Amino acid sequence: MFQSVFVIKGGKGMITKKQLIKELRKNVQEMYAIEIEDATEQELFFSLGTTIKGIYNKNWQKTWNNYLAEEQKQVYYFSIEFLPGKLLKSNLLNLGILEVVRESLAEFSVDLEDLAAVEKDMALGNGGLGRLASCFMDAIASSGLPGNGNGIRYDYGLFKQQFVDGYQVELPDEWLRNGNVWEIRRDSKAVNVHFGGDVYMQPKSNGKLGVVAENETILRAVPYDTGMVGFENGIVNTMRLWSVEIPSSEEGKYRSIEERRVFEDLTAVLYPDDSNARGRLIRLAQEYFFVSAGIQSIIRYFKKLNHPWHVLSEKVAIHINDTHPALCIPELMRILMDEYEVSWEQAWDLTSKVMSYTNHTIMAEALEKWPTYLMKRSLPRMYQIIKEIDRRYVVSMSGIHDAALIERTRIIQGEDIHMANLAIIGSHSTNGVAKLHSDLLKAVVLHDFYTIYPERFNNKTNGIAQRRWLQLSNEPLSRVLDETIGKSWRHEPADLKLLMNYQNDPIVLEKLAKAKQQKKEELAKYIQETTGIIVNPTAIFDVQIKRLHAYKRQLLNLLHILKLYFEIKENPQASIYPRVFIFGAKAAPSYAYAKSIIKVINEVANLVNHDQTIGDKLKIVFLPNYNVSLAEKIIPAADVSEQISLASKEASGTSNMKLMLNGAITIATLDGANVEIRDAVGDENIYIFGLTEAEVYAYYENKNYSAREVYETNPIVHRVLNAFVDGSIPNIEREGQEIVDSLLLYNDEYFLLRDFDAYCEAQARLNQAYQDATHWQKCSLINIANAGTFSADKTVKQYAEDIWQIEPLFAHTHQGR
Ligand code: Z16
Repeated sequence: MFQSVFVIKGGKGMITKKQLIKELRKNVQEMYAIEIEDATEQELFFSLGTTIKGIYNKNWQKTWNNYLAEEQKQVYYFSIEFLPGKLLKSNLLNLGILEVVRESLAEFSVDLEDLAAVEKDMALGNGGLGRLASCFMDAIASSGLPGNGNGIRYDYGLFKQQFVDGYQVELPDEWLRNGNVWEIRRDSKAVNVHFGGDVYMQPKSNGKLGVVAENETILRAVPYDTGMVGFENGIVNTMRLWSVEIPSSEEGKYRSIEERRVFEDLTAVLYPDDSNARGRLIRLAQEYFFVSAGIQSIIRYFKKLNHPWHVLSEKVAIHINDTHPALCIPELMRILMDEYEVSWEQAWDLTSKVMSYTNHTIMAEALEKWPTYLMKRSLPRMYQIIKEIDRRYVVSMSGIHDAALIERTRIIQGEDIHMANLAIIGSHSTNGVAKLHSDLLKAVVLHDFYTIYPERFNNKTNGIAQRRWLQLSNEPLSRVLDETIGKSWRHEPADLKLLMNYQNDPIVLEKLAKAKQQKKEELAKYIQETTGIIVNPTAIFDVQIKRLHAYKRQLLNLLHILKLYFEIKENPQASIYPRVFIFGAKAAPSYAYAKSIIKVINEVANLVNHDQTIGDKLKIVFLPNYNVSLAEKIIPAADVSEQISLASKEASGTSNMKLMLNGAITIATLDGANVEIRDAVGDENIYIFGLTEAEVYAYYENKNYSAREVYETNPIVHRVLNAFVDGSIPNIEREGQEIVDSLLLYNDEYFLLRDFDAYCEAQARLNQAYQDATHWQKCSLINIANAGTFSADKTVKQYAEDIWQIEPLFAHTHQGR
């Protein structure tokens, strides 16, 4: 065991109220030449952010110096998306100064919540994958693990969503407009990234063959670092995001303004496609840009340590989050061989030891393929190296495996480069993100590779940052937990299990119900303010929040809502407990079908919400611009969690975990991590319905599904589908027809009609169960108590031990308790 060079002090008592006010006053004066009392919210937010940064900067420095001094193995998490949301309150919580700051501001009659609202969400991601990366950043720092994020600093994050006449409209997300208080630009760490040109081999002065490149375009990658503050442990890791600039030496070289703009705009926008790869030149350039910059800075760090190359895999682990950063593999090969004259064999050995890869989907359209001509033209050296990796792969497998298998698994097939194949072949670990998903990878999607490299495949079930998704977003529930089971759960989510001892305690159940009610009232207020819709806060709050995708089946939810609507209309006395159906979902701007579903949900909402005979038995609320901050408002208020994707399609899901943690009860198919939620809470505490993954595959096999048959034999389905085209729902002529066609003409790709009855039956049971308040509360308690197993802390520790082989800083002590 090593002795630490510095002692990092973390946790409570880092700063007193007096010190904080003094620092804040100084910053307001220095930055704006005014007093705290005269500052606007924006000015105060910035001054406070600067003050907070000043508090953790020393720890940031010390953390880094410690890693250097101990030469600890580092992991670099390469992700084209990060979705941290707002950082003010999470930084305060993790520094242990949330209450001090709240009280300090109160002295100036400033509400911390108002200041926190000023911060723009950092939304440099689409959904699950990007949010997972940010939960991991939080968990890695909080577990004291030496880990860094590496990504892109997009000028514009994911678009802002508005509804106009029920249609999604996309507006640019100018998150940097007022500056970003958390980032530090590091000019001294900038590197150049080369694109295009002509590449050929030529003998060098020492006689060895070298690579010569001519007519390349050279861009500057400038890093902006953001501190990732660990929870009460004094550790601050780094998320490094790269931004493009045109080096002054290159200014004269562009043939046209258009050409200049392509490069200038390289890091301008995040591609808004979730689980759908679109082969655009600029996207490929983005991928190479942050990969090359990141690998260069890693190698620069490693060179500082002064070790021979064979030590690289003892000091560095690189994680490839989905295939977007898969060029890490040929780029590391390039740097080792071209810049340091390492042999192919040694470079390949090191590369595969350093790299690991996570697969996040089985959806074919999300598996990236790049046309060889694009790669050849825009990244010629990458193309050469990939071609050689592919060639050697085929040679090395010949005679061991049959030719057809080799053909199916090689990297270059026809005119396409298969990035997942590159990631698997060039790394030592491939993992899925939930048990079922990992099993499907082995059995179906990547079965060929599983036969070749069985030892490389493993599962790492996703997890969530319990700090953001419970401690920060749900204070009422957090207080009940403190009072009931003590505070250890705040450090150790597994301790939520202690709550199981209170499942029959009426006082605890009542307190949980009250906490939920408070959050529902807050959300009801927000709903009224933003949409004008008045909802009954004692109704069941039924929530489906996730990207809009056919496979996630928001439409199935709507079909059930329409069934209820017709039932109440026909029989206003029907025993339906009042329910508010809440949706939050963005559709990729190019995904027409998803946008049609948004339009139709909005039109049904309009119809139902204004129907006097329905009253408050049924309300439908589609909240616009679903993002991390909105999730923090919705999730604590949810009674029901909708996780109804077609079995086999959702790799894991993570909103399912967040909702469970906040006491919502899940209605779900046996898909993704829902299976593990069911295992954790037991069949009595979850509403499972629908086809299993095996049944779905059997339908594919036998091709014996007929959606039209369901339509013709099931009068309720008939009635509900007709409503889309017979004018009962106004303003959806085109969209209604499109949806009915998708179900009947194109045979319902995601089996909505097949699962409809089972879904309605589960919903009816749930509706019944809610009316027994004690029973429901107990069920909710059991969900909370068992949610600790989905902690990102636990997940990253598994990555650290099984894949990255990294250890926590101060493995021998425990700071900050
Ligand atoms: C994404 O968010 C996911 C998969 C993917 O291929 C691309 C993107 Cl942008 C999601 C999965 O759909 C979801 O099931 C999973 O929970 C999440 O990644 C994190 O693993």
